[in-house]
Amino acid sequence: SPDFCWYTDTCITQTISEHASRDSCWIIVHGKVYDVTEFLDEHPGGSKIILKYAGNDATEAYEPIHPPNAIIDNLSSEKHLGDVDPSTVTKVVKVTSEAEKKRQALIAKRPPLDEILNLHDFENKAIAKVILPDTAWAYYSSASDDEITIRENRAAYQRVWFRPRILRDVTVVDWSTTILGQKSSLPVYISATALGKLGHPDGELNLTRAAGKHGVIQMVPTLASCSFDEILDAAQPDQPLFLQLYVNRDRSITKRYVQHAEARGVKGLFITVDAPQLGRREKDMRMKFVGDDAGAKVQENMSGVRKDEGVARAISSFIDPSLSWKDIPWFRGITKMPIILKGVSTPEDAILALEAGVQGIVLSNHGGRQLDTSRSGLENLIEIAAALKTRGPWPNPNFSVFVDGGVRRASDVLKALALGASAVGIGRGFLYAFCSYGEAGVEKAFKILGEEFEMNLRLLGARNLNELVPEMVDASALQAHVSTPKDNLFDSTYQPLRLAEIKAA
Ligand code: 173
Repeated sequence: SPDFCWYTDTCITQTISEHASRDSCWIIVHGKVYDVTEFLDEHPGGSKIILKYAGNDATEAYEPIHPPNAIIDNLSSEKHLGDVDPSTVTKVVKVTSEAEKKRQALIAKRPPLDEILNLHDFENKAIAKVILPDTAWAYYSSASDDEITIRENRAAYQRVWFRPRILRDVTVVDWSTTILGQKSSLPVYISATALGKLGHPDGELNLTRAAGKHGVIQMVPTLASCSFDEILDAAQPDQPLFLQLYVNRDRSITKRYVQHAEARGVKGLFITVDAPQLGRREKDMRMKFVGDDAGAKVQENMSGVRKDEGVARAISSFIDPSLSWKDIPWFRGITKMPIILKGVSTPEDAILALEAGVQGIVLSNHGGRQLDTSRSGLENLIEIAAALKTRGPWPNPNFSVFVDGGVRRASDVLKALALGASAVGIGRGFLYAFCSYGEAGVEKAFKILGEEFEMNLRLLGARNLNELVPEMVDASALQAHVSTPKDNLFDSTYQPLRLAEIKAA
């Protein structure tokens, strides 16, 4: 095992690798040594994963899952043992696994960006799907249960057909808009996706930087790999950002977080309301199972080890399942930001949201990752628009209705807008763009969408987004869940669920 040495103010030198057990467990993160012995059982992700790195450098495993300060903030200062003295560190020769070597070779062979023609390309089986580490692909691509809803999210768009208008002088077309009062070059915002560093070392900053250059709005996730302030610091001075919020059981933490976001200029608070418990995502769960088995030697007889959790569930225990309509006035009291409820599916709840005085809703099923066989946001938009129309102007300038889930094309976005959506969120599409090509990939995704908007608006006979009207789409088949066209690009990217496997002896 590695022979890291460390020193403290009192100049006691010890060998970290001697503290590699449950009785005395030290780890190194970002060049500092921590005594996590007593923290083992409090770790939201379980003790097992820490014990795997006991007496060793855990930075690589720590980074994608935790914001940089998590360990500093959660361990009392006497457990911060000191810096690793770089001069005394015996360099550990990192063994690159065969799988990792193969992955690196594939990364080197990625197609040049100009061969990427659409958002599916970023994730297809030659790119994100193969160059991402297996754990990252499993976490990002997974959806709940039988993954019916994630596929329905795509299929719904293909049950809506266009009714284009002609001869309208479409020389100049404009697809820019405002979202919650903020200028946006696209009628699309970057929806929150967690754990960006699983897929790229710069994580969410890829999105922030590209969005800043191109006037697109990013929704910053509560569970980003980068810290909130790192993301805000990477933004341009006037770059609008939204915040996605998971509400903590400890409301003082949530209050501090929300007020800090507002103080830093965040322009909208999207409270996730569809995840009182995280869905069971079997691709993610299976990956954890396999991964843990591979490194299970130290932990064999550990109690309290849960083998059935994927990475998301392991870190989601802080989310408050008691969140209710009664909490909305409290949120209204702690912030002046527009409040949007993310994860609304029915007209009943849309009306309750309107009556609660929030500024909008996102018709979302969480990318198919929560309640499986729930309907698509696009389909729900029909009923919800009809209900909201009975309660005021439609579209309502004071109550935005966003849609997300399954969006890969500008034509998808235009369908939702024609049916009354204010703007549309794309999560995985941009996530896969940065996982495979970093910031440049995200810029490319914006460019592709822009080109698609330009062409589709011309062909539809709409010169700007105000000219998109419900009459431009035929949504009569949307609520009849039958006979949709094959979607080859998506289908060939889509990875079928795996069954349990008998392990070799
Ligand atoms: O969909 C998710 O994976 C998600 O929202 C989440 C929730 C908690 C922890 C990590 C991710």
